[in-house]
Amino acid sequence: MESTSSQAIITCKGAVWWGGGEKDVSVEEIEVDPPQATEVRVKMLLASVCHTDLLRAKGIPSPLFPRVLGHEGVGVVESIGEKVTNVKVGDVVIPTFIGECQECENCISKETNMCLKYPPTFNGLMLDNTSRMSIRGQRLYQLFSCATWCEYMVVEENYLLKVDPTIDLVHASFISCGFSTGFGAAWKEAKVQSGSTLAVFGLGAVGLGVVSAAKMLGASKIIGIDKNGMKKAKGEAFGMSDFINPIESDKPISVLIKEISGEMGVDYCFECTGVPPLLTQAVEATKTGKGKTIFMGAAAADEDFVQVRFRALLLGRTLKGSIFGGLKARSDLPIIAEKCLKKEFPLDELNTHEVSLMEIGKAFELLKQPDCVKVVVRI
Ligand code: CXF
Ligand code: ZN
Repeated sequence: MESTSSQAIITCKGAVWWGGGEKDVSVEEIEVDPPQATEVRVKMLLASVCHTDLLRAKGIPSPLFPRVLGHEGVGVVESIGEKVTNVKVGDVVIPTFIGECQECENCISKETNMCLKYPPTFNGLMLDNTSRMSIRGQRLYQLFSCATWCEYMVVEENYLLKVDPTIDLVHASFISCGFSTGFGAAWKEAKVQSGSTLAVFGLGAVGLGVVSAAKMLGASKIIGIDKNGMKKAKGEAFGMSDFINPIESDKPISVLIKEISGEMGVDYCFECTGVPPLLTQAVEATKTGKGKTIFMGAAAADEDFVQVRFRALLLGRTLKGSIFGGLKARSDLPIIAEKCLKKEFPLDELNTHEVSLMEIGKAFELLKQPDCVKVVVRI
């Protein structure tokens, strides 16, 4: 790092993907601009890996390269633009890929977290369609409007949440996307009722977030589904009551769920894998007339359309897609951060693998290991 003045460009290390596939990465010296008026430059302390990063490395849904990846993480504010009011230098912050302006039609609505002023940016750029990162004069795409696998990044202040500086940094990183997405899906999207029943497809960080919220909300049956038997213990640590390993049976998963929940099926299903055929299984496992299915898994590009059996939905069930679990970044996420601070969830269970920033090239291979839940990136 060569300079720390808020007006100076910082030269620091960042992980750059070049477009030749998920392994085409090198850790490079990159330039990070000073923050503009409403922006914040953050010194990254620690980050983690989400499956969205892997898709972006493969150029899904669009090939935007060269690109610095990473959107989960935690850091400390290095400098701020002159109009920044929510954070100050030295604050510990996590990035959120959706903001909350608290003024737009969607922010005022209780029905959605999809802020219209600070939406997720899918073009790897800031809201003004530029980036604050470059390499040898060439602009770098970011992951969303941030990129965390680097020593410094610039973020619009509305996409940052200040957290208690005593928070466990690994836990803080986990709640910046995956775990919170699942937690929110049960809490805010499905609004899981006490005594209800549910099934969770995929026991990664997102699925385990669903399990945690369902437990908190008093669900009577929390069924976890994962083709990796090692996930049974993980699910149980977070409050799962039943486990299905679908590869141990020839029956459809919806049938296996009904064998546990009763013939009517469950009140809610949560699809956290992004495997298209599982969506119909999830919907059909819910009660006719009132079952709700929330899906969060992002499908690979060649599977951009999913088919859901017509009759399954026609029988009065609901299917809802969710980004960030319906969590409003400023109103809801601090509640999860507080619970995280109080160690209400066994988040250490998610921390199965670690790499340094210099070893980032190993991260996706580790993510695909059967026993992997999360890969932590030490910056
Ligand atoms: C993603 C899921 C796919 C759409 C963009 C947001 N969530 C986090 O990684
Ligand atoms: Zn993510």
